[in-house]
Amino acid sequence: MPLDHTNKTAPFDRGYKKQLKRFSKCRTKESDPRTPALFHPLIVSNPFPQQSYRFFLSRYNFPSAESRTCSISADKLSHQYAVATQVLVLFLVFLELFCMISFYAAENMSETVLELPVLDMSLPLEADQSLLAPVADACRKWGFFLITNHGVSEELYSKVKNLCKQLFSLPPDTKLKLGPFSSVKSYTPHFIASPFFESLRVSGPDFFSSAQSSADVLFDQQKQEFCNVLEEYGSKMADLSKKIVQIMLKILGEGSENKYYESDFKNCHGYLRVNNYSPPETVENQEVEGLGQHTDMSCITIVYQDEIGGLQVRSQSGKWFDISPREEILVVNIGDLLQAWSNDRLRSSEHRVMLKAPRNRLSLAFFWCFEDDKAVTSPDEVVGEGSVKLYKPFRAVDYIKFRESSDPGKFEKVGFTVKGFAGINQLDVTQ
Ligand SMILES: O=C(O)CCC(=O)C(=O)O
Repeated sequence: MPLDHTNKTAPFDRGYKKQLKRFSKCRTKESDPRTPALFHPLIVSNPFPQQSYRFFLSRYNFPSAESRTCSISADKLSHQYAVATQVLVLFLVFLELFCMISFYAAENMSETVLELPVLDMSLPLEADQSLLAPVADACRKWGFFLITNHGVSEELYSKVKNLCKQLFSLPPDTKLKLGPFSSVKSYTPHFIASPFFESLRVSGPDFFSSAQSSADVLFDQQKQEFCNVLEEYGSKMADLSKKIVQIMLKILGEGSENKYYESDFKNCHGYLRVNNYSPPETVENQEVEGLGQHTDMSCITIVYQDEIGGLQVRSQSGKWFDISPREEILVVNIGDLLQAWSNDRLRSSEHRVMLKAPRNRLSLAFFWCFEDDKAVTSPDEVVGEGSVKLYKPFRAVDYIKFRESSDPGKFEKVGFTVKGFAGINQLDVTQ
């Protein structure tokens, strides 16, 4: 039905007549994009009309002296309202879908810096339990926290870093004398874990002799210094690890930390892996994976990363978070063995290293593990009343073998987790 023009407050000029004519056409031709640009129809009365609506037609977004009013019949308008409502509903559905997709994409693609609690290692073990609350939360949620006052001097770090730089700048053939096909097997060359990653392993408890077996092959000079420095670093990490395990037991509570330390963690041993990352030049345009997503096989791991950064942890929902390097701060993470022993009360989370700058990155990862023969099983007090055991008992070395014997070329295989190895399928239990 055509518009009928009422309430004229001033004579129409030719321009308005023309516009009204076009407006009438536009209303019947819904898709004409000129409609809103030419007129701004504002409903000025009768919001629940029986008969007709009245419009202002104005050049502006508000009624003015030169505005005109017109009306349109209710049945035509109610049809137009129905169409408009449907369009609006569709638009809102699409908007919501768009927001959900954007949110999901942002959750999964963006990388954000994670703020982890920092534990002061100079505090006595008996320190107030409430100081541990943020660390306990982080261990449950992230399996990662930070430590300060760890007792390793800047001077020792600069010595370790200098020696490692010399070591990794040796010719590949020299380093390969310690590679997977050698008798010592302490060197992991490029292309095993990733094309940009190589590492040297120094094992405790006698870090000096382990370092020596590599140094004898690698160096003419600096042998003594290399062994002394790595022995000092390894011993400090072993001491720190013992203290951290006691703190973890304190977090698990029940006042039984001493009992379990003595019975379960007394014979733990550690090894150090010195990691060198050398990214390609193209990394400036596109970041690359220096070390793929994995969990550690240890009870706990202590990581020093240099100022380049790149360590990331994966949240339970799959989002990656950067753990930025900070001066005089070390990163601690829970490994698979402690996750299983704690019946999942402490989380061993997936982490990786992303390289973003064309600069060499160095890290020192110290792994503190159960002795090979240790039967890993969660004590009843740790499982807690009303909870069920989530893992079958297993020998620590069997899990390590399971992880290491996965396809050749795979360093620490994703999917080969302690859950996959010893987890009890709760569905099977309840059936
Ligand atoms: O290089 C790092 O920062 C972490 C190393 C790591 O995750 C590992 O050696 O398992």
